[in-house]
Amino acid sequence: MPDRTTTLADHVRGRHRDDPGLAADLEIVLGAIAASARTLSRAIRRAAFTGELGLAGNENATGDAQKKLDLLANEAVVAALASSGLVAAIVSEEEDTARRLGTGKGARYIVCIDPLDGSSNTDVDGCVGTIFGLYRRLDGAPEPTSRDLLRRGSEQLAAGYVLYGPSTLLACTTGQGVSGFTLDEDRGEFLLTHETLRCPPRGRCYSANLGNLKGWHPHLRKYVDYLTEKDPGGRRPYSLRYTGALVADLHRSLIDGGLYFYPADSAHASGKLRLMYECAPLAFVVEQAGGRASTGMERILDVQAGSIHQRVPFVIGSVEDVILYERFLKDGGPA
Ligand code: AFP
Repeated sequence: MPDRTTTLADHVRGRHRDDPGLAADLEIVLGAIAASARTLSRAIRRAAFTGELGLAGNENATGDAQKKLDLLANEAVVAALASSGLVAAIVSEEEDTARRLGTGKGARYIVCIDPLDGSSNTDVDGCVGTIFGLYRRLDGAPEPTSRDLLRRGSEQLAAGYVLYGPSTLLACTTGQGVSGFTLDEDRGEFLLTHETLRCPPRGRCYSANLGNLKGWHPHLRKYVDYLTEKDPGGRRPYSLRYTGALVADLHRSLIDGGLYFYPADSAHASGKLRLMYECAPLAFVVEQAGGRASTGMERILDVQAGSIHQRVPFVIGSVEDVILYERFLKDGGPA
């Protein structure tokens, strides 16, 4: 049996030996996110007993009906990050505005977070996730300013996701590749199980909500025709895998290759997904794993956020698959 004893904290310290100050901060902030993920993992598994399934009865800032677990997840991350003392504010899918946390001088970071990605899956025992990105504050002003909050994804110091599936797995990057940590429930600790996650250059699966297909750009409808037809080389058709939780679909692409896309459609000019706490963190992760993420036209990490709940069209996954998607979108097919 492999010896799985490296904790998330050990790993972060090892990766940032040259900058002990940064290592200490990352250890605390990522440790807080891991602590909230432990709480949430247990809450999700016990939700049928504790009355936490179902709707909460209100909507979030982007008009989604909130689940009870959305609110519980948000409060878990808020409590954990507030206790770190290092986070000035969080931008959360479940909060209308940026929520102020630490006020002291040490509160030098901003966290963007989707506490419970894929919450339509909670009542059907499907996979859900958490997505996060970490930025250093830019302004020294007492209150976080829009310069602190509205960022380009390329400025992230760290990003990652937690997948609550048959096991609970935290994958993250601090700009030196991507590693995965599985929650050892006996020890109550995330332990290194995937030293290096590398996204294969090409896969054989795609993830998208084909219910929206008729509203997509005709070039993308052609792309789906292309993916689903047989080719003599045997690389197509691609298999469809769509779970309703971006984290679960992206994790499949990181392990097996392939792509996820949520384009603009006739009713939603910017698609559905949110730049700051869904697309930008996952784009940082996938690029660090050798993959690619874009709006179809522009690299996600180059997009300057204009508002905290901004939406963008999104494609992410294996580099060759994403490039081909971009070519179809632009020209209607490969050159
Ligand atoms: P929530 O985080 O609001 O639950 O949304 C999930 C999600 O952002 C992403 O994880 C899914 O892939 C996508 O939305 C599903 O959207 P559709 O239901 O429109 O396919």
